[in-house]
Amino acid sequence: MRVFSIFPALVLTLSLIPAALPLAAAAHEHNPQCASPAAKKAAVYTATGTIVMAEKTAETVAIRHDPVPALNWPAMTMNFRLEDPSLADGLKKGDAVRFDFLQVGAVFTIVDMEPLN
Ligand SMILES: [Cu+2]
Repeated sequence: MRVFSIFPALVLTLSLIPAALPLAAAAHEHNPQCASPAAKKAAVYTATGTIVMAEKTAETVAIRHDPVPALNWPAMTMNFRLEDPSLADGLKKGDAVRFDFLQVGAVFTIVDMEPLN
């Protein structure tokens, strides 16, 4: 009996999904800055660069990074948030690194970082 009572609601829900998808895609295409929170969380980029400043207690690290084509970024020096301050453990000014960072709005957070040899 339960199955029969929720069935119409399920059918209605499923039938609405295909209609909603093109709208979401169009909105994203029109203005990437207005992407849904889920889409922003999914944006993870990998880059290489050189540590400019890393302090043990800091939650940010300054990196002179190489170009990031996925973001249309030229090489530049900028600050990144550290998801975990321990990501900078053992790293010092002048070290070459490869790092993964995600973008949420205008905040760029490093989620993984390793020295480059
Ligand atoms: Cu930059």
